[in-house]
Amino acid sequence: FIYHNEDKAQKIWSLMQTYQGIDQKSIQRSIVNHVEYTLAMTRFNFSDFGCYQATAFSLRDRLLESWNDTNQYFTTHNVKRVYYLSLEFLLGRLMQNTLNNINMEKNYREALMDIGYDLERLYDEEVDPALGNGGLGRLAACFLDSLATLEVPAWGYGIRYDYGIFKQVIRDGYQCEIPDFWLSGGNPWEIERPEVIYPIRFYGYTEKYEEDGVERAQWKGGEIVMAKAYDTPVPGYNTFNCNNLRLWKSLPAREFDFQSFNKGDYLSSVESKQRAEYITSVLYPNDNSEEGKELRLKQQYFFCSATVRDVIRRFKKNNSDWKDFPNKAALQLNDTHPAIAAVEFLRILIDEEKLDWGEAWKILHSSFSYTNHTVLPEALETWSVGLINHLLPRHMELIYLINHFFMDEVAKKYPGDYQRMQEMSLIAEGDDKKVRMANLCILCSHKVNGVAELHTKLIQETIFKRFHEYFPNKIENKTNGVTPRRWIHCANPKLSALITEALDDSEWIGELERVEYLENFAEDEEFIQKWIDIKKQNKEKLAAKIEEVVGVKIPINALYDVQIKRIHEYKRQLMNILYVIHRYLTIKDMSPADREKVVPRVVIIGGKAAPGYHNAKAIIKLVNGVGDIVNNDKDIGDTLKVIFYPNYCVSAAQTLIPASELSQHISTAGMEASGTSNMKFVMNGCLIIGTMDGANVEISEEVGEENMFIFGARVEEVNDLRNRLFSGEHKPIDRRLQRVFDSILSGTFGDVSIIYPIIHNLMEGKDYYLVTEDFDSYVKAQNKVDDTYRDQKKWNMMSILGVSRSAKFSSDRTIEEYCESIWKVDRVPIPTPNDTER
Ligand code: CGF
Repeated sequence: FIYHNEDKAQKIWSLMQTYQGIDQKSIQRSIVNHVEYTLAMTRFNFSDFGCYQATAFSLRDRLLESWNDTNQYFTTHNVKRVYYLSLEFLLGRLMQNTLNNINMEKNYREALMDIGYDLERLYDEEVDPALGNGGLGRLAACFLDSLATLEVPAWGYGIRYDYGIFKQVIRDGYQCEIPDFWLSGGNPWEIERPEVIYPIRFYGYTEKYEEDGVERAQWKGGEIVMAKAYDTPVPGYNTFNCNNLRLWKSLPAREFDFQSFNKGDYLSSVESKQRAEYITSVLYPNDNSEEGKELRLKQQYFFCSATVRDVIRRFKKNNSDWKDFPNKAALQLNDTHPAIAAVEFLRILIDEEKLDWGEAWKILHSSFSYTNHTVLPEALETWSVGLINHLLPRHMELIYLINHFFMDEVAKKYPGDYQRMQEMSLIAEGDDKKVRMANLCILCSHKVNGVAELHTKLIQETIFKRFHEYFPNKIENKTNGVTPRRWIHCANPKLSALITEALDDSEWIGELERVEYLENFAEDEEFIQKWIDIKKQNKEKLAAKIEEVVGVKIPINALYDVQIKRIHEYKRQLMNILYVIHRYLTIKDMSPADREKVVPRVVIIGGKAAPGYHNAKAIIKLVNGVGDIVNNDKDIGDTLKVIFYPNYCVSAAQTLIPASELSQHISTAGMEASGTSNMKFVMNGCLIIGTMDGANVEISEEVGEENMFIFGARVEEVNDLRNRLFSGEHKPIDRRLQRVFDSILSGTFGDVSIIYPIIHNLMEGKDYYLVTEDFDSYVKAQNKVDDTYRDQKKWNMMSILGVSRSAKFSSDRTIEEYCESIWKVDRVPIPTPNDTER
């Protein structure tokens, strides 16, 4: 190089001259340049999709300016960074969110309009990147938005799956799964980083050797796969800061196995290449359950190893003393999926950096923390010792060592308490020994958190009881939150504008506490009318969408009652549809005059079932069967419509939530860790019918129980109720419910065979999820919903109060709490370029 670094930077800056301009001509030029030079499309006629891509590239250019400056600033100032490790990031579409965060939506809309393109149509051209199953992945995405908005130096790390969560189509009422190759049209938001690449080892053996009188180990042999980085800039709202999401893709270490190739065995040379690429091929489509497959463990280790190496490389660029590591990095494990990162970190510190055990353990423990998202036993990960030993032999040795030291301590503190030791051990003994990943995470972390107050209390008292006794300050609560940028401002622009008008500025978008002021409008007739008009327009938009995708025309003046989430027995979509059948039968019995008095309802249920989850699929089939009958029943007309909304995803939620008036969060108490869609619904003026479960409890504390429809068994009652049911002591089935069962079993709603075992079990009292138990109080709550809806003034007052009291559920609040008590990390605002540079 002929220049010194600074001269070089100066020279390059003068070539770049300035940041992208924000005037109309600059925007248009940047888009058209991408049409011509990046996409090589004809500038005389490019499609909406082409225009979407070019616009996304032009936005990426802008993001890269702040992204580069942000990273440069963080590096030169050697700041502490948060690393959020998650196997899932359910980002949703990026264009609208990006434009809003960098405050350029209006400029782009006008610039595009001037060359004949409609920005809203371009939004619909974007694929919805669905690299997650549900709440856990979407939470990670909301956290990224809040971290950037709060100017916290933070990177997300995950996997760049080729196939996201499957696309759900409904055929004859059954769910079918279609692969989602979301990259087929390219991904204009990401930056491929061929230079950021790490070798990742699998299998092999460990070799012991002595160095300076110390016994050391080295992991050798096996198979090497490469991890290549892809970066996606994450802009904050109303800040120049721009964080990063780094996703890893697997590649073969060598394009071909030359040995096989030279022997003329072309096919096996390609096979090893494919085996490597397969690792990041597909997202496991299970929510709240684990399969224990080797490929899944490979995915976990693959992304953890690459991430840990990347974090260490960044640390070593600016630091030489390992003791400083916890002051420079906080690694958060999103569930146990990235647990092996802790062991990989320990391995690198001990085997490669040659630290002693005590030092390495201290650094690990001060830097890692772990979030638990569930108490469901089927979701608590365990990996067979045999499998880990085969795939990651050195890690298995280290896990045994960690356990050995820990068990020694426990034995000292509780001599002779073998039961306790067994419960706290990292190893579950048995014919097929298993490693308990949650125990490993708790041990390696300085903080563990639950995701809602009730959930945290439950993990402290049940699954992690022993650990809570042993480490009384370790497990704490961080109630989940959602970003108001995507979930109010982007999803419901009309509501956003009304709030801005009422508050007389838009600062609430970055500081949700400000919406409290809306309380003053709860009884203001003029304001209420505007509120009603907006909901109506959102309902019209949804009705048009439903007609397009499901082919059913739904009335606008009905109450829109929505339950959208993964289909799971504990979430009790079954109870919802049983009630709908009861409602249908009741209306059928009525005289035409009485039917006139019924509050018309559109019941919408949406969500994916894990492909192997038979009962969840049976519930989908039943919902569709009920829809077919009810929607075509002339007696019923518009008093009741039942819709199964297919392929529920982030972009669908952005249409469904703003149009909803009632939403259902009706899990059996104690089973939903938090829920986050409940928060989004409240923020959009929707009332909740729900049980005292997860974050519903805190929502009711904030908005007031009188502004919700709470019903059902409380968490303290659940165990007794279950025991009674299973000991055969159950009450006779409610007569209304029995009638519903009879109508299902007589075939009124289609094929009975698939749903029969579920209904049969309920009638026998085998009702783990307490559907029969809660049915009566659910019906009462539903009656109250109807009565309240008849009084529109009251309903809308409750709706306004809900929004005005929703501030606690902003993910900004959640992230502030993580920063303060877990990560100990500060905000680092990047100096904004002055106006001439902009
Ligand atoms: O995480 C969940 C969701 N299903 O992904 N859990 N997991 N695993 C919980 O079930 C939700 O209750 C929770 O809101 C979400 C995020 O913490």
